[in-house]
Amino acid sequence: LNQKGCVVWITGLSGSGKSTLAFSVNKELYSRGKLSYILDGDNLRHGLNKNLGFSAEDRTENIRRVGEVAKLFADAGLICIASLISPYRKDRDACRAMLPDSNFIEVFMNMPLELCEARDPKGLYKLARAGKIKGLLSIFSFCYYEKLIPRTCKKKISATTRNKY
Ligand code: GGZ
Repeated sequence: LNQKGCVVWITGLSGSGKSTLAFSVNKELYSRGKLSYILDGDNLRHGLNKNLGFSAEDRTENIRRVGEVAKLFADAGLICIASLISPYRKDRDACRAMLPDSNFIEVFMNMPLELCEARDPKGLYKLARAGKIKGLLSIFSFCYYEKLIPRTCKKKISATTRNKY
């Protein structure tokens, strides 16, 4: 296997397109003869992390475990694509610290909340706005705090743009 292992860590809000990007990067790498593997937050929560919820502590533990697994894949020489909301910088930094610096590439999905909410692929925003699920909307304040996403989307989002995402 003629490749150096690394971790591509995709962070961003729910509905920002993390999994979509992960899958297209994976496909592209495959077509270039590279070996890669996706660790997707949502999928892992059905198995390895099924005992974890969405409190700050549980998210931290979720990310720590995925970071450890990603490191193993990278050690084995694979390009490991991890796609998780991973809202807290300290958690992402802890994962970065597990690897030599150049082997951890962080990608932030810079998608305005309005577009994530307009996409709402799983209807989670609708549920959160209705107060039926907790901890989804509270994540925004952390992202704003870390100045990852603008507080308001200045531009009006046209239907064409919305459909594109
Ligand atoms: C219910 C949630 C919540 C809350 C996140 N309640 O966009 P998704 O749906 O498909 O991906 C998210 C999935 C996995 O979350 P992560 O493991 O990526 O989160 S973290 O990195 O913060 O641990 C989202 C769904 O779970 N999700 N928050 N509050 N469903």
